[in-house]
Amino acid sequence: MIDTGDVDAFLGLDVGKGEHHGTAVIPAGKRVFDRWLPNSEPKMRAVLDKLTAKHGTVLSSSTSPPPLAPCQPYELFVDALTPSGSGGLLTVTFLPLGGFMGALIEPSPGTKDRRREVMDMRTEATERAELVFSLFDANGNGVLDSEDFDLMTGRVLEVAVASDDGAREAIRAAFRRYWTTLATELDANGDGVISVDEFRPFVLDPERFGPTITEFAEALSALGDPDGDGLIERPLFVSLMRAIGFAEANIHALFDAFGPDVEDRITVTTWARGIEDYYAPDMGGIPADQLVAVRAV
Ligand SMILES: [Ca+2]
Ligand SMILES: [Ca+2]
Ligand SMILES: [Ca+2]
Repeated sequence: MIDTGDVDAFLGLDVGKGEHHGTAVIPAGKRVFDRWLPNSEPKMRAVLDKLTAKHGTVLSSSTSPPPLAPCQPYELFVDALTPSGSGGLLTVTFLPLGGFMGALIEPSPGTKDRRREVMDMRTEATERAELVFSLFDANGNGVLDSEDFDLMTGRVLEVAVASDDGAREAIRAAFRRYWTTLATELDANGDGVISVDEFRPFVLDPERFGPTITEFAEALSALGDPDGDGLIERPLFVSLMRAIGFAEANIHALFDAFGPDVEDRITVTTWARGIEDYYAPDMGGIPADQLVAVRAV
């Protein structure tokens, strides 16, 4: 048994093949971290740095100790957790499943259900990510590149004829930032284009990419409301979403899921929030899933 009196936060890691889930609690029992971690060393180090900066000594345990299931990210984490790593502030002890740390990773039945729910939601988010990736690959070469964003900007502007110059420039800027963010933050192999695997973190990490997505959501939804009354009529919504490449039946299903008023309009805010939710890793059963659902046309 170890003395946990000096531990300021407990971090449980559920290590998977591609992605990992981390949950941290402080001794008072409060959950201070509960997120999916992308398979990226800098990102995982950043998480540790954040937890230590905020809470002090972190005790970590994982579902798969190296001898049982060696895996690169896990070893990176071990390295980051050892005193010679990240600042030397951390204590690391790996405990077998069971006991307090085990409870953190494979929690009580109620929490387990919640975990399963999160897993399901994640599948939906992954599907949304893959769909938007395929649509944004406007030139169809299998990767995202700057030409895709030029093509997409052109298509959207073509149907946003009633919008004023400000709104048109805003969507141009938003698409530009979208691409710049992908190119500077996610081009892991540095080949100047973004593969589907490189793209996934864009949806997995709202903290890092949220502001880019919010700018895009606001600029796109504003194009739906050229007269500025805060309401979007169905036909323009359909035109804009078709310009991005979504299928018409799915677009109508999405509009219906947004709950249009008696005059068949939705608010700009509803659409903007819907776009942001589309990129949320932990959301499922939301209107945005209508875009992924296979439907008979
Ligand atoms: Ca492309
Ligand atoms: Ca790349
Ligand atoms: Ca309007």
